[in-house]
Amino acid sequence: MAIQNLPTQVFAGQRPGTSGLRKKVAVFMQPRYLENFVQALLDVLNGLAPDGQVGTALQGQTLVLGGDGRFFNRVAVQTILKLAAVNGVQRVLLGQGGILSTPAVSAVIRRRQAFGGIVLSASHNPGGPDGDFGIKYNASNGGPANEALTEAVYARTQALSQLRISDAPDMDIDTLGSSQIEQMQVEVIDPVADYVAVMRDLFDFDMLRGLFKQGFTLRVDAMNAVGGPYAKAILEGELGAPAGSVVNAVPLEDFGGLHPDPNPVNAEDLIAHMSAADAPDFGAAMDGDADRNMVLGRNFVVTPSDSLALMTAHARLIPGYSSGLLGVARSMPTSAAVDRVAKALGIDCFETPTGWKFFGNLLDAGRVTLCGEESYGTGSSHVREKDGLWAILFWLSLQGATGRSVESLVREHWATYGRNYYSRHDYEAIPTEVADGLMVALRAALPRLQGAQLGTRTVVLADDFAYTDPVDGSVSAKQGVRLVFDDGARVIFRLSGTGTEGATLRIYLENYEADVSRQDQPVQAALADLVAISEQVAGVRERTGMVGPTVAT
Ligand code: VG1
Ligand code: CO
Repeated sequence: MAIQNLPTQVFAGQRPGTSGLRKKVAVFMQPRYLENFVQALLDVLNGLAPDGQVGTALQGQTLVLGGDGRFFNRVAVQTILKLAAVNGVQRVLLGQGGILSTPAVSAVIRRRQAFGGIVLSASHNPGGPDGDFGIKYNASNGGPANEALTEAVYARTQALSQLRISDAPDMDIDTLGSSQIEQMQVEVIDPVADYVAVMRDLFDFDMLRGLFKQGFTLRVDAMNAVGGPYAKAILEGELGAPAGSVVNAVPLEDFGGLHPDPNPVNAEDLIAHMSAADAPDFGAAMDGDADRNMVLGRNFVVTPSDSLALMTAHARLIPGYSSGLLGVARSMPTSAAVDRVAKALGIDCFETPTGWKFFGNLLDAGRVTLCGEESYGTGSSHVREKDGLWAILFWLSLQGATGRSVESLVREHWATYGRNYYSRHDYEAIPTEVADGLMVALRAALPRLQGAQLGTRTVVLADDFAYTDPVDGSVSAKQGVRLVFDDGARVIFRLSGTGTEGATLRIYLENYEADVSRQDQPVQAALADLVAISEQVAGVRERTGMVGPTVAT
């Protein structure tokens, strides 16, 4: 075995987006593409002097490594081990077979006090040879690296000329236990054990066992992605849910052709089961890396924004949160349903830009306990990622503790706090210049929109959302154009930071309804006038030539 110094080249576009670097598999498979990014990351972690001199901060340190098992995961693991081994890392904790869900990486970093971790996933993006791959770095708090670090890595990718890599043969990544590559120790760990221990501390497993003994039924669709082994181990293994409650439970490299993005469009099989005459009591799905969740009752889908609001309202029923919440946070486009609950509870509610990395400081500083996003993500201070199975266990516990169905819990919530009708309309694969042009025009129109009368409503706030982190004072600007109306309705426009084909425009629509007799309209009908306003303001049809969104959830 020897250390090789290999020339590399600068690749355009290695700037991490909302959640790490995501590209088509074919892009990642270019010679030295992954290597270039990982070398840049290791250089930054080792400490980079202004003159480009690389320090030794990784010496004696442990990194966690694992991914969602998609195509290229196993190849990427071998490459990263060979780079880490000769760039100062002392030890890598590797999920068996290269597998770790995103929340599990976070849990392992925290429980084992690692320096940080590398997550291999493109999350909710499709997999397989023609699909997407991704990589991101999580820091010692277990959470996604902040923008300062990701920008430093990007800068380094653009300046790098050499790789330092071992020419050792591929390692055995499937057998539990320790082995050595160069000076580095690799410990292959059970991907599930640490995570299960964290869940056991938060939830009343005895109560949940009792629930299944009484005949409670559920269907969890792991969408052939990484959540399967975790859900099986906990729900069927620990809690005694009937065998077969977790479906599509074996992680496949191409997710068996499923699009592992848990929303009513992509999880249509689950939707069908939940609306059948013999539907189970509870349904749920997770995404590629198991950090997202969709929860359903019989014939009833819970909107992610409502899910966060209900969790906040009932948190004290769960042992891990029995002493109450320090505060809550939601991403800006997420509906304001949780704001009303926070107000009633007398706790702080923070509004952050899209992406879990913005919750990290608030969680670390003890300012919030629960966080959520409209994109089927909820989580808490137990890790620093959103957490799909955690959310499923939370909702299961709510049903166990109250003896009530998902639908009755949500309807009661609406009766108490009002309903925030909510939908996100995505326009996918728009040419980048068209999408950029649309956003530029919207931003230019902001002064004119302020105070404007649109339909029956008046705009009380028209701005481009900027966030000042209350903990470290860092500012993130241009996070989305928002129109807030006098009746609390909102329309928000932003471009996705996780897509890999052209640009994706997201339009977020929200309409508040306090009157119980008007809380049972079809969602799209309740939002139709806001859709018309969004079209009037942004001219999406004219600019894109698209007659409607590619996905509306
Ligand atoms: C999307 C979601 C965002 C989420 C991010 C990562 O980002 O909107 O809420 O945090 O994906 O989720 P964007 O920039 O495409 O809107 V995951 O589960 O894909 O890592
Ligand atoms: Co995800």
